[in-house]
Amino acid sequence: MYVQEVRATSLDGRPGPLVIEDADRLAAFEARVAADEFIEPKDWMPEAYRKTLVRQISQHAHSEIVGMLPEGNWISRAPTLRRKAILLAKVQDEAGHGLYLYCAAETLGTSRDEMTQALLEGRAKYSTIFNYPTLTWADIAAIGWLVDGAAIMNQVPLQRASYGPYARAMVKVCKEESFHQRQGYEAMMALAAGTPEQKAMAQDALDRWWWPSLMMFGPPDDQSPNSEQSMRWRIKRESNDALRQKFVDMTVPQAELIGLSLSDADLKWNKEKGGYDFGTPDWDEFFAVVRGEGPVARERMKARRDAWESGAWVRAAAMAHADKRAARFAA
Ligand code: FAQ
Repeated sequence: MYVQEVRATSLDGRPGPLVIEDADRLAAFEARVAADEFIEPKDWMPEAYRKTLVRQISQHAHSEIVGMLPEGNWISRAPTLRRKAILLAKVQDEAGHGLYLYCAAETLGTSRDEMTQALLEGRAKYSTIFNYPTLTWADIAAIGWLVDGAAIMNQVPLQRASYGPYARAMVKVCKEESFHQRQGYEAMMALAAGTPEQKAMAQDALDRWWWPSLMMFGPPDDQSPNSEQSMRWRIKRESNDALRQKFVDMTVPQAELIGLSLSDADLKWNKEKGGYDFGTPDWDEFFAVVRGEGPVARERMKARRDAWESGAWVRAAAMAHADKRAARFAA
């Protein structure tokens, strides 16, 4: 039998042990991926593919759940009943996204408890963007417009990711993200067309959220250790830089339309490229935030730990109920 060594990445992103894979099965798997077939939970897959998916999907799930915090903070302070109802629905959608994603990751054989523990112990990542504070109502508008806008740009190609449960979860998520992006842009448009103070608040929020939004797409391609393998396995369909470029090209005219400017002196239309040239995000800041040094990283993790601890009685009650039902069926 021919064998091949493959290095799996562990849940927390560190290189895992070398795994010996059967070369024939590996070749058959790679051919299925190359033919754009979906890989399903009971299909054979290399251990490194499984681990990469658990890493990415669980980080994505954690981002949705932690991502409820910056906006949840403003539900009680939304300026009108209409805005409050919209924000409430949006934050609930993000909880739903987290749950579909945990379910998709569980089909790969890792329990939700394991994934949650990895987050709470600081071994698993979540998106850098949720480590920035929401200082004014305009930040909520900016998150919808830019953060959900960047999330859609990244997630539309994931609807064609090679792992079936992940790809299918993304279809529903993208529909909802589209509503999130529109409500954010509409809220920003209202502020930009409001009083001088409201317009200034909108501009300030845009200035603070622009660069962190560009960082959401991940490090530049030449510093992205996972991209090559993930693109080959068609988990990622487009590179970090390609998606970042598309996001800039989509967003610049939207900002112009509502009379706001982007805080980038290097931003310029490039006719040959058919896209905008733009400045370089502060990658030192990005890597610091990835390491857990973001402005409100401690508060975010404390909120998650407190929620886990204060929810212990709910988990215990659910388990007791499930045990009772199982005992009744067994009797
Ligand atoms: N933040 O080699 P790559 C949302 C890490 S959902 C933190 O390029 P990869 C909805 C990366 O994990 C937002 N860490 O990695 C919403 C890796 O570390 P590892 C979340 C980051 O996986 C809106 C290392 O750097 N979306 O916003 C970030 O190939 C509003 C090297 O990077 C997803 O998760 C980052 N920004 O590409 C909710 C989408 N970027 O794991 C509430 C799915 C990179 O080796 C309110 N994920 N890192 O230790 C992906 O598409 C990919 O995982 C990337 C990163 C593109 C994020």
